[in-house]
Amino acid sequence: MTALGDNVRIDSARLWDSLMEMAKIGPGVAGGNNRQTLTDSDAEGRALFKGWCDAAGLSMGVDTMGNMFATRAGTDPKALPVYIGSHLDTQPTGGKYDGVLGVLAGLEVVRTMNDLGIRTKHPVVVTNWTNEEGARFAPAMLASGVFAGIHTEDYAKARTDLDGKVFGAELERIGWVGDEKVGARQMHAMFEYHIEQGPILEAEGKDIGVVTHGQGLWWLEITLTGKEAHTGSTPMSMRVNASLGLGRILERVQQIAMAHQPNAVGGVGQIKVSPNSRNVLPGKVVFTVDIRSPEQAKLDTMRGEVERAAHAVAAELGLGCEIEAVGHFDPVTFDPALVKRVRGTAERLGLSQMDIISGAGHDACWINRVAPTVMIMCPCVGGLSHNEAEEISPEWAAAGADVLFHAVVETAEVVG
Ligand code: HGY
Ligand code: MN
Ligand code: MN
Repeated sequence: MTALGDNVRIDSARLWDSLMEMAKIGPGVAGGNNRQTLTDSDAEGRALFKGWCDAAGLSMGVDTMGNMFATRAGTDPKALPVYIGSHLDTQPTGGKYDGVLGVLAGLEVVRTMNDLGIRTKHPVVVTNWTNEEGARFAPAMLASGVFAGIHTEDYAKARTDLDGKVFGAELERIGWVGDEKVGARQMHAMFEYHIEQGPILEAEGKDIGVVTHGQGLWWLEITLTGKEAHTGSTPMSMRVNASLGLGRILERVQQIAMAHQPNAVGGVGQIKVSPNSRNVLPGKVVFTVDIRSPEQAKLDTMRGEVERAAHAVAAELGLGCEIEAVGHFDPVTFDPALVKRVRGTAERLGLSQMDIISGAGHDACWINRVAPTVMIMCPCVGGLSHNEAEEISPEWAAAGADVLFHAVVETAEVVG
């Protein structure tokens, strides 16, 4: 196996140009992106990515969940490929880099390998995982979850969005149902490069996050059923008030997360009130509680506390209360050998680095179940993400992509 000179770098300007080009697709209203999964803009982004892969001489495979796999051949057709994956879908008020950086940095790795005529024993595959965000169709990391055998394809394709649109029909509509069996592909390793989406790396002045673990999560969808009534003429003593129940449970979620510090978070991002009329007490409130911790015991304890609190509030107020777990994964430990390789690569390249636990969920968290997997992170400004103002610097983007490049090429084994 031939070693690659540590002086080799990816083409930072080309990576940045690709990010800015992709950011033009599914623009938000405040400088970020709204390229939600299985929308027309997702289809447009997929087409742009495929065109770039074609131009780089990659062969594109697509599975029946729409996961895209762009392969650069290796010298040994029997050698399992090294995958580089993340996601092109965004939140409704998403940033330009969450997920996209990992896919396009993977493309940049291959483009640089092409420029230098690097041959590797193992093929290298750049991957776009469908519906990582779980914003439109819960749960998050849906298609990588099917790939890893966590969810059945039938379950995934039956998921519906708030307008009642069905995942399988939407994937058909945008024309991205492939012919490969989901999960049939075997991997030598999988790398995911991602912005931190938190404040630690920037605050510590580190260029590279070596991701040793990922925190686990529960998404608990709570449905409170009250009684629709006039907000003016109904005496307070007669109200069966679902929005009051929502408020009390929100406060309890905050208290529960704070009671488990450090390493615990809890909050609510999605709330649906019906009939959502200013002068009607809601008959129904549906909201998803998102609780997370890197510690399994804490995560499970918090789940129990949230569920008991919700039922207690509902009983106090005479509300109906149903709770459904619509998303879950346990805390993740990434592959120690690959973690060591990423750490050693950052050191060799002279980049400042630190070990870090991923606060957000990623496709890598599921793929880690079926193949040796590791993540690399770069800082983001103010730790802000899932906000259109999400920002990174070209230097941060390139530093992580350089670590990705060297670690992937080393894992794919350069052939002289
Ligand atoms: O929810 C998450 O952590 C990820 O952004 N899907
Ligand atoms: Mn992401
Ligand atoms: Mn995200």
